[in-house]
Amino acid sequence: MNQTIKFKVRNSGLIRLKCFKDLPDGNLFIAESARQIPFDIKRVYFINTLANPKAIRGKHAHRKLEQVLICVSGSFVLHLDDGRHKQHIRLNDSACGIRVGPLLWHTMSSFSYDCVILVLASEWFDESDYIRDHDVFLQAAARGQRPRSSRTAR
Ligand code: T46
Repeated sequence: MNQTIKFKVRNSGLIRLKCFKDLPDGNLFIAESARQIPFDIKRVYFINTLANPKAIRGKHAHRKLEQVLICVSGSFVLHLDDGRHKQHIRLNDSACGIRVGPLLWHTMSSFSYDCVILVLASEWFDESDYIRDHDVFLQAAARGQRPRSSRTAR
């Protein structure tokens, strides 16, 4: 992963984990709330066994949820869309994660056979936080991106 990614989408960014390099006896990576991770972690989950190379996951945005996605093994491509800008990032470095904040449509694809995605999340699972319709997402993103002055216009 390019550690100098220029983020065009909002509510995202590169997260560098703390690392103790101990090769050839392994590397130790650390993610702590309020240190490397910009929120309190309430939930951890991971995705593995991505045996279908054509698999596509995600295709939704969250209203409030904050997450950090870490590709701890293999690689995949993360597509981000904030309703105005889009970009895709290839994740293949377990030393870094990508912040996926609220109102960011995200899709994952092009998984390597050995891909494992570790996700740190700011909230417990809540289906009502999902926006799974892209048109509804675009409306919500447009409201979220409106300048403060026009939000209060009568
Ligand atoms: C993201 C990627 C990496 C739960 O019951 N609890 C959970 O914590 C989660 C994450 C999912 N589920 C249920 C809800 C669905 O019925 O598992 C099913 C599949 O979940 P989802 O559609 O969220 O799966 P992905 O892989 O498309 O997306 C998830 C995250 O939602 C997403 O934000 O970044 O993993």
